[in-house]
Amino acid sequence: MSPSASAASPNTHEVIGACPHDCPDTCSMVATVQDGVVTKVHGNALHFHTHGALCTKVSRYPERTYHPERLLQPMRRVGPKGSGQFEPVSWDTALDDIAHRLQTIYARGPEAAQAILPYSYAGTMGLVQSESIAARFFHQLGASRLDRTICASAGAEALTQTLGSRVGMRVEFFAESKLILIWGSNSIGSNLHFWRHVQVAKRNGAKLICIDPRKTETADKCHEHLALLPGTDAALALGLMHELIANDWLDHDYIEQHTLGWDALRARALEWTPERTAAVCGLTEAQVRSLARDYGEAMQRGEPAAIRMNYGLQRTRGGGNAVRAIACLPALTGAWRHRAGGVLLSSSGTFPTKRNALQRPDLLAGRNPRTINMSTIGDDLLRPASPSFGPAVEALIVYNSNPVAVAPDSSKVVQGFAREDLFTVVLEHFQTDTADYADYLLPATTQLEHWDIHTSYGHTDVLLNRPSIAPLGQAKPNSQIFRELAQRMGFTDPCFAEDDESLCRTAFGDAIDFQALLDHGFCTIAQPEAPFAQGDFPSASGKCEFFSQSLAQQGLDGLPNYIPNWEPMGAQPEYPLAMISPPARNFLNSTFVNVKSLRAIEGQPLLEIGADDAATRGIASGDVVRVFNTRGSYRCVAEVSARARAGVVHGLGIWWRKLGMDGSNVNELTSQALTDMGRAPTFYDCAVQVERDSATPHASKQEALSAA
Ligand SMILES: Nc1nc2c(c(=O)[nH]1)N[C@H]1C(S)=C(S)[C@@H](COP(=O)(O)OP(=O)(O)OC[C@H]3O[C@@H](n4cnc5c(=O)[nH]c(N)nc54)[C@H](O)[C@@H]3O)O[C@H]1N2
Ligand SMILES: Nc1nc2c(c(=O)[nH]1)N[C@H]1C(S)=C(S)[C@@H](COP(=O)(O)OP(=O)(O)OC[C@H]3O[C@@H](n4cnc5c(=O)[nH]c(N)nc54)[C@H](O)[C@@H]3O)O[C@H]1N2
Ligand SMILES: [Mo]
Repeated sequence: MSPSASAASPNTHEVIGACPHDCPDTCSMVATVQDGVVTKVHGNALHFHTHGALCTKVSRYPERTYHPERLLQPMRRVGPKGSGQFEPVSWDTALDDIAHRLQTIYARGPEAAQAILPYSYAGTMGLVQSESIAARFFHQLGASRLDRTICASAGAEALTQTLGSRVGMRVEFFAESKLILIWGSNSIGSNLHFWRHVQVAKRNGAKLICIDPRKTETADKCHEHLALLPGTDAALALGLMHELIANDWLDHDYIEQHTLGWDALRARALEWTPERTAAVCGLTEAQVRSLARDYGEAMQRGEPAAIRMNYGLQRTRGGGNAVRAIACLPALTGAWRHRAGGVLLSSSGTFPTKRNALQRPDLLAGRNPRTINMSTIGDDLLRPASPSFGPAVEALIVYNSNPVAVAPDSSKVVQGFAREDLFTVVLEHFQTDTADYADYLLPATTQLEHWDIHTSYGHTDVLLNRPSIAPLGQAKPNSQIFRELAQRMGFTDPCFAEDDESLCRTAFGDAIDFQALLDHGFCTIAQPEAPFAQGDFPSASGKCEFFSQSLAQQGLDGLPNYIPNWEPMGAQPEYPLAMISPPARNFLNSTFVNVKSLRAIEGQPLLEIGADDAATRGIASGDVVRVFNTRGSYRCVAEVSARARAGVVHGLGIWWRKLGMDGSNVNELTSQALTDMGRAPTFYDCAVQVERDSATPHASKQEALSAA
């Protein structure tokens, strides 16, 4: 739809855009614009997946955009690194100096150019404002490549090694399922638009089972909740298989025709008796047997059983294997035969995105720069030059990410960013924890101010985002900032001049109907209703690969297995508790923490702790506690809560360090150890101890609470 006059006022019109945030829902977002100002945003009622509703946080998008602390002009550091002291400068001054600094490194040749590192993630999921002109720029430079692992790469690799790609059930058909396992997902908090389908299914008699160490608001609404220990999901899935085999709740024909490695998987699963499974998972045998009966018998009755996994379950050492084990289940029972059966973790492999056209890896022209893993940025910024590592990182360009708050083992990350000899540029909307360490801070536009185009990892529609207002202050789109830098670096390839609307077209070429996007704001990728009813998996063998030859060739176990956590609960006497740090509902990772109305709902950084674990430590709700391990220490407010099972605490994420209690956040405690596959972080694999903070007198705790 083009901007159209509404009946309300001749100066009011609506513009259809897309929510840019890192969330499976990717909503169609309509902005109401009055006299050049966005007065509100709402969910597009015409878009099936959005269903007319945005979540609480994104309905505050105008508050975020017009925030008094929005960054609206380029800034240059004046104080010491990390002090957050800046002076305004002109765009010309900032870009000339940045280009000069990069040019100095680039001119030393291709080996030295790797001392430049981009650092970005999904602050916006838009294909244009994430990796389009930026990727072209870093390819042309021959900068180090960034391995973008911080969220989903263990699960993505696991799905690819099992089903062949990041694909699964179509989300809308969960409404017809008769049994839904919500596995490692707090859907109400982080995938709200999926929950609508679950409610329809529930009204039609479906049974809902939540599998999550934390008793989340989603668990509250399910018929059953299995509070397993963090990182034991593969054991539970194997135990489930044991029971499917023991009771012959199998679809032998489906297994025969459409799977690979059944005999080997069968032998592995038979080792996982309910007794062993229950002991490893911290559940009862009855819970394991009952889950298997529900899952096995559903298909025997011809009732579709569906599994919604989310990325929460792959943030431990064995996260990839866990996703693989769970992804095998629907092939055992033949659940894939029905459109309302199967599994969904991500739909992102569905889209015919023309990544090479957007990102132009050909600009490397034969150079093969090293790759740095974003999840170990703490260690990598501190690494000196060496033959195996290459040059030390000398220049860092951060956009769409807040690594000082979100990357694991923050004390290392902070030390790295504090290096006096590191030149850091941050493109941002706000002066985040990361921005405090910038040499130059560049103001970026928000989704209301720029063009973009979006895929989704929870549904299969493409969405177009039209700008609804002109850029605020001197803000520029990321794409434009990199265009202007490219020009100053003397990069003359015409691809650096491609404008944003054209990039939106380039993203899919002829594979989608761009006119439909211009007219409606979204279009659907054609897809079968039950993608694997007849097998046809996008894997090398065309089958669901219980055994993965490709993993075996990497020296890994070809079959899914249970891999214990790096830091299992109770393994270290000094740090006996297992901590997970899932999202706080009103924040989106570290985004929105500085939006006052949303921070007011969350109150203070919180640690949920079970009654027994609190009692043995003399901790009551509202007490300030210190959570600590060998990596660091973090202060927050305790909530003695039935949401926490014995032995497991929840440090809800991800506060800005400077808005927390004493300038740190939960990532002070998390480690840089990686997952079994996908080189991903292990945020939820973290042993800690908790103590009441005796340094804090009771009165000031109360003050702290009432101030919240
Ligand atoms: N409101 C809100 N929504 C979000 C986000 C946010 O920060 N806030 N983040 C977005 C992002 S970046 C992503 S990647 C997606 C998905 O983001 P996720 O972080 O996957 O979000 P959740 O769906 O909350 O899944 C986490 C759930 O997994 C549980 N969990 C932790 N460890 C384990 C385990 O070992 N096993 C099992 N079975 N469960 C475990 C946690 O208790 C939590 O309830 O959500 C997006 N949506
Ligand atoms: N302990 C713990 N740590 C975690 C997690 C956890 O569950 N527990 N979750 C992890 C996960 S799943 C993820 S995905 C990562 C997320 O980590 P990040 O991708 O870094 O996400 P955000 O914290 O939301 O920070 C995104 C930043 O991008 C900025 N931004 C948004 N749009 C634009 C734009 O158009 N231009 C520019 N220049 N900037 C923009 C925002 O202002 C924001 O500061 O965190 C991970 N860290
Ligand atoms: Mo994520």
